[in-house]
Amino acid sequence: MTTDTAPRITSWHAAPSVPAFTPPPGAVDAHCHVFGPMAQFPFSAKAKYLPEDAGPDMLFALRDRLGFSRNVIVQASCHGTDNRATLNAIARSQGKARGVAVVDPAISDADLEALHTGGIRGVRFNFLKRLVDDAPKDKFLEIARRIQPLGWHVVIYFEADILEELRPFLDAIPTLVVVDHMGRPDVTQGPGGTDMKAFRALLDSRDDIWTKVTCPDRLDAKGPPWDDFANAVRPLVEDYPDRVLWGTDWPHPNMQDAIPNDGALVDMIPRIVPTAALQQKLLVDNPMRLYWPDC
Ligand code: 0GY
Repeated sequence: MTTDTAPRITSWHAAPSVPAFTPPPGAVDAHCHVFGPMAQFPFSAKAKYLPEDAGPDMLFALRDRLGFSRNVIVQASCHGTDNRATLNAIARSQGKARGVAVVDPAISDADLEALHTGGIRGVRFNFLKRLVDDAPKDKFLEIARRIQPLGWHVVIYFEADILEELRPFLDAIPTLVVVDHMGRPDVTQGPGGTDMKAFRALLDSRDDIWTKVTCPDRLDAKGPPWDDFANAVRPLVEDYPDRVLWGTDWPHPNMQDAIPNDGALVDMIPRIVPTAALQQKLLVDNPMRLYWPDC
């Protein structure tokens, strides 16, 4: 996509509500992104969408408005393998953000070390054809082996229809794995549907596969109040309470036609995680174990 002429997209709510639900102290928004600012950190020539700037100041203002303490910033596909926008946001967070990078397979060990120093704790492998041109499994496995000594994990983004095809690849990843948005199940099938069953089989295959119970707005086509999402996801959190993370997904890449209200997303939390003990695990203990084990 040429970044000179393409129209830039706004995919986030201008005035999200203050949620009725109060997250526990120290809560982590463990899946969010930054876009640019483009003048400082240009988008990739291979970007599949061209967003307006959504930089660190906006992210930290949202964090405070929603009652969260920390962010895990996931490198967005529109920035390709240039992680400078993500690193800039982490550097400006005063220790309140860490990140997940997307790296070129040819990255040097010194550059991996530099990412670690900059607050990166994982790499993301993206299998969505609408977001990336290729997803080379052999190269991804090489990267996974190289990040293992750093104590990092792999974050993986795929859709439910390729889960079975991906199983040998997933089995071969030597680090802890975090699956974005539960591998995008069809939540209308309910908690015992084909997609959720297949996803549970994956979780049962290894105790170091975690997931983000995120994105009712992406997964529940009926829209708010996202009842199908709540119905399908709540039992999953109850059954895997030590392996789940939660995040806003702000600034909601590609959601410009159904922009979610971030306050409403936070108000979904008690519907999928009804007890204070489970909320503490989901929002504080689990993300802290993964991203701030030093704290
Ligand atoms: C998400 C989902 C999407 C986009 C990206 O990196 C990205 O561009 O992750 C999507 O379009 O489904 O998790 O942000």
